[in-house]
Amino acid sequence: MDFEGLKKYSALHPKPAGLTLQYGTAGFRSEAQQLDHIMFRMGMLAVLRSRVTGATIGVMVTASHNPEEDNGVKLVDPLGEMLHPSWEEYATHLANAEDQELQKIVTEICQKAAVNQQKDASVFIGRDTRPSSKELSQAVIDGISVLGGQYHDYGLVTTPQLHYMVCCQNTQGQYGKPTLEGYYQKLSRAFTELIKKSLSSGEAQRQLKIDCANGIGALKLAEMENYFPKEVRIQIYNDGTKEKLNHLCGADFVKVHQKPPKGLDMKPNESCCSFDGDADRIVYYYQDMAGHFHLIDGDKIATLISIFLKELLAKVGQTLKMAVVQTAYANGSSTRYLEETVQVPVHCVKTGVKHLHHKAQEFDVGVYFEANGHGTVLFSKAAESTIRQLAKEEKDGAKREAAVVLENMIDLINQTVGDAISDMLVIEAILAMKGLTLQQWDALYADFPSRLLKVQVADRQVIDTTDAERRAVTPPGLQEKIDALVKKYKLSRAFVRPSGTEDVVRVYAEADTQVRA
Ligand code: G16
Repeated sequence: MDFEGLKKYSALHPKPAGLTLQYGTAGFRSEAQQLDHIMFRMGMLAVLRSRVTGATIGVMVTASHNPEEDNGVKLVDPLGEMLHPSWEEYATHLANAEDQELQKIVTEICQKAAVNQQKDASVFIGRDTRPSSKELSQAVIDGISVLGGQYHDYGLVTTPQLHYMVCCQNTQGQYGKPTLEGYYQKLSRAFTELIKKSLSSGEAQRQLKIDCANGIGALKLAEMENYFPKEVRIQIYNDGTKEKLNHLCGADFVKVHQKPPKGLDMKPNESCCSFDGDADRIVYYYQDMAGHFHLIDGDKIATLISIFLKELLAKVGQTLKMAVVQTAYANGSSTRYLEETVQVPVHCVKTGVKHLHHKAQEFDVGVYFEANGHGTVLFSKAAESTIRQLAKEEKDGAKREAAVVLENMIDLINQTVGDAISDMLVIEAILAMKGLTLQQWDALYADFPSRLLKVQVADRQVIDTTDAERRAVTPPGLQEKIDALVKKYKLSRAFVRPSGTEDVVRVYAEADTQVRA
């Protein structure tokens, strides 16, 4: 290790004395001014991780749904997953080391994680549209360079696009080409194949209004539009040219406030959706003739996809193990509908894509979605190769046709992480193929009335939870009070948990009426 270089570079990215930041739900997140040293150090960490795995690692500069003034960093592991939890501790350690300890901490991590410093290291970098992102990604580059790593800077990309690039690179192109063009071509080819039948029967003129949260999604959708069939008309709103990122718009705003975003004029029964700030989440919605707003969140997206995949698997005659993974925020009505009507097993895990992704990997087909619209589908290697083989060789025409649809779904779904663009195309394809309107999709089941709040407290870390975050173990007495309140109402349930991305406590409640919730 070049200790002199480390000293020189780290002096350019000093850590504010006394500042401690925790690795949260999806990496580090804070006010942008506090993050320069974090970015420098996460560039270094990515190099170490690359040396241990012998693969390219991704670093995405984004704070996703947080306000424009914040920023953050998400680290991407070799197959496009979030950084392995066993490395979160190293990340926190490195992030919070005082400047003079930096060399010692790097050496310690190298020893503990058996990093061979002689090995090559490669890192892919991406960033969102925040004003602070460019400079912060330069700090990442400095961190990579000081430890002798190579990098490729993709510049402005959505988070899921960076995850895709990393996976493509580390599978030697098997997953696709690690370029934006490769991403657009792979998804649009699969999408066009899926909807061509409904388009030729004249049924499907797809129209969709998309709120891009004034973020990166707008730029990337505009680039991708040329690849869509001409029958698919998308209208982009909140493209970032006039208003601030995530301000009164975007998937998180729409989900939390259960109302339409600013800047999108919605006519009755028009299909609309919102992305979040880095385009890894999506929620759908519409307004009915009476002017009522209807939110179709991640739970309903998981339900639509599960129904569709289950039907196809039955058609191909495969007994593949399928399951849905949710979190405590999943509406109780969705869980009940999935288990009782769709008849698919449902599992509940802690908030955070890393937890859902991990659980979903246990199944042949694992559908995971958070209620906030973050999710995807994972196919096991064995399931994927069975499906691809059936699509090629199956003699029975109906079975082969179903296998071809499944094969195209596999290509359309970004299996590395939740992806608003990919999820949107999956949903549009399913709705077109099944001839469903948004209203019919929404009517699959009625959500139990719910309320989600953010509450600011002096120290959110005093709250500790268990049972997939459904029960509070500290502070003493809190859970008993929640239980006493919940007992008073029918079909009710409530929990509190500290956010891992914002300085707030999230409070969720469900009951038989909105007022009681
Ligand atoms: C991130 C995570 C999501 C999580 C969300 C909120 O989303 O990737 O899995 O649901 O934060 O987490 P918390 O409730 O802990 O604040 P994003 O879209 O902001 O990256």
